[in-house]
Amino acid sequence: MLRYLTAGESHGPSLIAILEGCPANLAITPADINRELERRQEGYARGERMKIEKDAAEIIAGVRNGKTIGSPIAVQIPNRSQELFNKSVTQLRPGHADLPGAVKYNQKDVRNIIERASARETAARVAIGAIAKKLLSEFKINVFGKVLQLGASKDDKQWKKLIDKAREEGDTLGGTIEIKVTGVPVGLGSYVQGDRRLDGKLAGAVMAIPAVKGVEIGLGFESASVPGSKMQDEIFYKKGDGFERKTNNAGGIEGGITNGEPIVIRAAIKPIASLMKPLKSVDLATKKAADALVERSDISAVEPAAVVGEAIIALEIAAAFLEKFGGDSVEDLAATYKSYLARIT
Ligand code: EPS
Repeated sequence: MLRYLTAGESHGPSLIAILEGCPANLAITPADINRELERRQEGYARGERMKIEKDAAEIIAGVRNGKTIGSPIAVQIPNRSQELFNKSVTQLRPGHADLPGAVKYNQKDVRNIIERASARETAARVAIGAIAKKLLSEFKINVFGKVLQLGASKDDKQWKKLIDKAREEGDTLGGTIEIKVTGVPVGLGSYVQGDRRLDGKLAGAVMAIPAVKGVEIGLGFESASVPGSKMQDEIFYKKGDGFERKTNNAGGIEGGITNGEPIVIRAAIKPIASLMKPLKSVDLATKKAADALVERSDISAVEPAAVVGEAIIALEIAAAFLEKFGGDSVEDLAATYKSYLARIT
C-alpha cells in the first residue's frame, strides 16, 4: 500500500513529507525531487515569496546509496521565509480557511490556521509526487500537467497582460488546468466497491489541491449534453496492438477502471483568497466589521496547480499500480507487470 502524510507550516522551520510503500531499489536523488520543486515555484503570477525561497529537498530517510530501501521515505524542505510565523492575525480573509478553521480549532490567532492551510504545503506533496513520477516512468507511465485557461482567457498570449492588470488592481485570478497520464495499462482501479473506483480517487485527490473548485474527467461536464451514441468510445482490435479506441471521451476510465487510453482530468482553480485590495470582513477578536487581512501572496495559483496536479495524480496512479501488481522491490513489480502485459496483448 502506498500512502503519505505531510507536516509543516508555511513560515515554520520546514515542510516534511513521508511516503510509505514505495518499493525498494528505485533510484532517487535530491535532483529528481528538486526539479519538480523548482517547476512548482515558477509562474508569472507568483509573488514575492518565490523570490525568497529556493525549495530544495533533503532526503532524510528511506534512501541509501541513491536507491530506496523499502522503508518510509522522509523528505524535508526548509523554509527560508519565517518572519511571519510570530505575527498574530485577527482579520479574517473570505475564501480562505481562516474563519472555519478558527472556529473548528478554537483559535483566537488566525495565524494558527493560515500557516498550515497555506498552499505552501503543496511543496511537500510535490516532493513525494516526484518519487511517484520516477517510479511510474520506470514503467513508461508519464504524467503531464498544463494550464488551459487563466482568468477568462484560453489564449496564452493574453495571460501576462491579465496577470499584470490583476496585480495593478490588487485582485487575483483563477483558471483551469489539465493533467494527462500516458502509458497507463488497462485494469487499474475497480468497480466492485465505490471506494475502489479510480476516477473517484483521482477526483478526490485533485479536489484536495487548495483552491480547486471543480474536477472533470474526459468529456466531463459536457458529457451531460451529448447523446450516448456520441459519448461512448467505440472499441476496435488490432492484432499485435490489442484493443484500441479512436476517441477518449471517457478520459481513460470506464467503470472506475483504466481502459488503456490516456487518463485526462481537468480542474477549475478559483482565484486566490488573499487580496491586496481587501474585501469586507469581520475581526475575529472584536466581531466588528474590518477589512480582510492583506498579506503577501500570489496573483494566481493556476500555474503551480498544474505541477501539484501532476504530483497528486502520480501518487494516486502509483498507489493503484502497486495495488494491482504488488512487489516490495522494483524488480518484483516489473516481473508481475511483464507477465500481465504478456497476458493482455
Ligand atoms: C505559497 C507560499 C505562500 C504564498 C502562497 C503559496 O507564501 P507567503 O504566504 O509567505 O507569501 O505565496 O500561498 C497561498 C496561495 C495561500 O493560499 O496561502 C507556495 O509556496 O506555494
